[in-house]
This record gives sequence, structure tokens and C-alpha cells, in this order.
Amino acid sequence: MNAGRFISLEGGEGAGKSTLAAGLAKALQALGIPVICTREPGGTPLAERVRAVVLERGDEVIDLTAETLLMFAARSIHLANRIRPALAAGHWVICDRFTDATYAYQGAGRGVPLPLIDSLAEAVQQGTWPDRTLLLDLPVEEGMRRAKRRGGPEDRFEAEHTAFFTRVRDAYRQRAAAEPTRFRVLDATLPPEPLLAVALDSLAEWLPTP
Ligand code: Z5A
Repeated sequence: MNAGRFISLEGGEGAGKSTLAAGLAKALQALGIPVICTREPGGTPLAERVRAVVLERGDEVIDLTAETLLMFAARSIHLANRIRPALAAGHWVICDRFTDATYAYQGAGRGVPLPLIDSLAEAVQQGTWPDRTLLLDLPVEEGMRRAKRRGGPEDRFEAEHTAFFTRVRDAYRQRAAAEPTRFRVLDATLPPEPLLAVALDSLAEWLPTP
């Protein structure tokens, strides 16, 4: 059995992660690779319920610590019930966001101390990190324009302002620079098809040779 690969997609809102995830899954399946697409927070029925709690704009305050704990609670459920079993079965896992999002949004965006995120990541992931993380890098204003075009009610994150999303983008870029083996930074201003081609190139070392 071939080794499963864990691929995460990251970036600011509207960066094109969901579109790229669908394109990647189709292209990998066409190469005979078994693949599941999933997302965080969420990815299992129970973790999706945690997602609803953490994204909804309700009356009760969810403070920084609660928000961070909810992200990791959902991640723990997701790892145990979906990600680890799929990898063990030799499937590729394409995950729309993972722990880098917690560092970017809760850490840089909200100001949660990084040692708290470090210790939760260690306890929950026990060394499970993506083999490759594709960072879809997009100017903040363009991401906000795309998200607005899509319409619908704003969640607790979409209601944030430019300064917040700028901190998120800077944090992602810093993480990518610090871990060049795991990360590839993709120009998310590219249209979907060329972006998919660049993404596939960045996974070439694990793809079957034609
Ligand atoms: N969050 C957190 O705080 N901490 C954590 O640990 C985790 C998450 C895991 C929900 O994430 C929120 O959770 C997120 C961070 C927080 N909040 N924010 N912001 P999400 O991933 O579900 O939400 P999102 O980032 O807002 O995703 P999105 O808006 O669905 O965007 P996307 O998946 O990156 O983009 P898309 O849906 O593929 O495309 C958006 C639009 O752009 C759409 O109209 C497309 O047709 C268009 N598009 C897509 N690709 C392209 C290209 N290449 N060119 C032009 N237009 C494109």
C-alpha cells in the first residue's frame, strides 16, 4: 500500500482554498490516488457542531482562550475520526485549513500567546503535521472583495477588519519562511486553472510518474 499524504491548504478568506481543494481532489483521483477532502474547524459530524459554535455570531462572549480551545477540540475529534484513519488506509487527505490557521488567526490575529498554541498543538497532534502546506497568498483587499461577492451573513471572523487580516497574512508568510520544506507559497491571484497546475507541481515528488 502506498503512503497517504497529508496536504493542508491555508490562506486568508476568499483565497480560493475550497476551489483548489476540489480541483486537486479531481486531479489526484484521475492519477489513481485515493483522496478525501476535509476542512477545519470541522470535517466530522461532531467537529462540524464545534465549528458552528465557534463561527456563529451569537450573544455570548467567546473569549480568546475559549476560541482557541474550541479549534483544538474540533481538531482532536477530526484527527481521531477522520484524518489518522484515512492516512493509515493509504489515502491522501486534503484539508482546508489546519493548525497554521490557529497560529495566524488566534495567535497573530487575536493575540493569543504562542506558547498556549504550541502546547495545545503538541498535546492534540502528537507529531501529526501536514506533509505539505500550500499557502494561497492573496492581498487582503482582494480576499475581502471575493468574500463580499459571495454574499451571505458574516461569521465571527468575516466581521473582522483589514488590520486583522493583514496580521493574519503576515503571520502565514512568516510561518512559510520559517518552514520552507513543508510550505509552498502560491500566488492566489492566479486564475483557478493555472493555480491548480502550480499546486500539482508542488506535490510532484509524491505523484506517480506518467
Ligand atoms: N479559523 C481559525 O480562526 N482558526 C483555526 O484554527 C481554523 C480556522 C482552522 C472559517 O474558515 C474560519 O475559521 C476562517 C478562519 C477560522 N475565517 N476566516 N476568514 P473557512 O476556511 O471556512 O472560511 P474562509 O477562509 O472564509 O474560506 P472561504 O471564504 O470559503 O474561502 P476559500 O475557500 O479560500 O475560497 P473559495 O470559496 O474557493 O473562493 C472564494 C471566491 O473566490 C469564490 O467566489 C470563488 O469563485 C472565487 N475564486 C476562487 N478561486 C479563485 C481564483 N483562483 N481566482 C479568482 N477567483 C477565485
